[in-house]
Amino acid sequence: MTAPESVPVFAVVGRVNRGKSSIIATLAEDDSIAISPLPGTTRRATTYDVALDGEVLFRLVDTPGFEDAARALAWMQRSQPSAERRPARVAELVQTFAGSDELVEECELLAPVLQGAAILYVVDGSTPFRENIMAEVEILRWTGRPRMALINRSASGEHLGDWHAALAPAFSTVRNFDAHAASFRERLQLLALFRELCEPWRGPLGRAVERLTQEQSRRLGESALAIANLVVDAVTHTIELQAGESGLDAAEQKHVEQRFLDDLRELEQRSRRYVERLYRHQRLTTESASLERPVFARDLFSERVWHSLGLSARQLVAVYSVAGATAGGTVDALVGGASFFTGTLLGAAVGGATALWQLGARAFGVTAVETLSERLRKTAAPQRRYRIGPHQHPNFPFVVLDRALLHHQAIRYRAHARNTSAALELDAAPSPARELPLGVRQRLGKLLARARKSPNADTSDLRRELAGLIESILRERDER
Ligand SMILES: Nc1nc2c(ncn2[C@@H]2O[C@H](COP(=O)(O)OP(=O)(O)OP(=O)(O)O)[C@@H](O)[C@H]2O)c(=O)[nH]1
Ligand SMILES: [Mg+2]
Repeated sequence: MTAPESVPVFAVVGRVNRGKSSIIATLAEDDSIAISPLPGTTRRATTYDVALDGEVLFRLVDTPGFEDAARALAWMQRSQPSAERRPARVAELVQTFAGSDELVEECELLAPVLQGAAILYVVDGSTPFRENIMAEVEILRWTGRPRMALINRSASGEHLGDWHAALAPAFSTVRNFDAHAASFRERLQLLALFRELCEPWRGPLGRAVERLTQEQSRRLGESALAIANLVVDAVTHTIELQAGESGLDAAEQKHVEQRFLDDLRELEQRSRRYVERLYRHQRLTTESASLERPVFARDLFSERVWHSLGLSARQLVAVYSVAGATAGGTVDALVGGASFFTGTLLGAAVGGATALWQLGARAFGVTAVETLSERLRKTAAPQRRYRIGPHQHPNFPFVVLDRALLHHQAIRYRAHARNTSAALELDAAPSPARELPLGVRQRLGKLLARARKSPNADTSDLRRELAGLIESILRERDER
């Protein structure tokens, strides 16, 4: 094979509606591929490049399903070709019927195979094996191309024995591979098997495994940085505004408080979108698909979320008192000067989750501020300046962190074939922060305390340090 053709190409074939497009979506990390319960969704053979930084690692060809394999096989058998003439006979079939209105799907799906693609034959393992697929299997055998069978939807396991027994004689490998559930590791294992399928592709596919592994690791690092930035941005966020001499009335005050909380929600949304894009989940982020996003069913500031995520009251006391002792300050200073926390945090520890949640209402508010320059100028401007925030609840950063960790997990392990499924209730998962070792929680507490103490300082070192810590948390979770 010449150099440009050395890119491995796999044609994904099988009967209609068996999950061919789904398998391609997951392997190519492309959630824009049309997948539907309606048979005959894919009408034309379509090539998808699996590429990183412009380098094509391998190609996958989606194809329409076999419609009349029995007839195509009968036509080919008419000339009773010898074994070595069989691939040429398949080519004759395509030459004869291409462009006609007969055996349309068969011609379309066989063309890429005749051009040199290896074959991935997809069956649906959730249905019983039926003898009538054997015409398809026989046609694929006649092509003489390297071939592997993938049993999709194999989870129930009920019919797997029959499928494996029937396919083993015609395929060098028969694997269970669930388009909706396949993890990154399973995808890599499949690529490693592809290497065995075709000797000339060993090199390129080995490289593909290596590049994809690096990429997956890079995504984790980038996600850690995004999450660190989100947490620091969230705990330091403020709004400043001016009002007339009479100040803000109750309605204005309520409005600006609402705006403050909306800003924090928006920070979280933006960070999530960034992580989703890193993992090539594009569809989840479009407006039209908003109902299908794997969103937290519950709002960032809902009581349910604050009960199930973030640290427990006792853990908070432990984290902040140690952070305070070692930083040479008091708990009060560390939570950003909100004096009511000094005693109430301890009270909350005794009172439990609800007491802790109730602190939330007092965790931020509107304060009048006067900038130094204004004071110096002593202008008589009939204006007053106000600042809202930052949010000072000691659990706020841990709730934000927890939600970001759970969201990252859902995205990192989500198969791209699942581009139309319902929302996940991520907040029903146990809090990752509560499971962290005490030492890690305390290091987090110290970094967060530093961010809160001087919100206007250059936080780049702090962000890097926090990202490093979050990255180690993500890697540890990834190992499991
Ligand atoms: N639960 C589950 N459903 C799956 C899985 N793979 C595919 N499906 C569903 O099966 C249906 C058919 O999937 P497609 O990927 O469109 O199948 P196809 O073989 O490309 O179909 P055609 O293009 O019509 O030949 C869709 O509703 C998928 O969501 C799987 O692993 N698990
Ligand atoms: Mg399809």
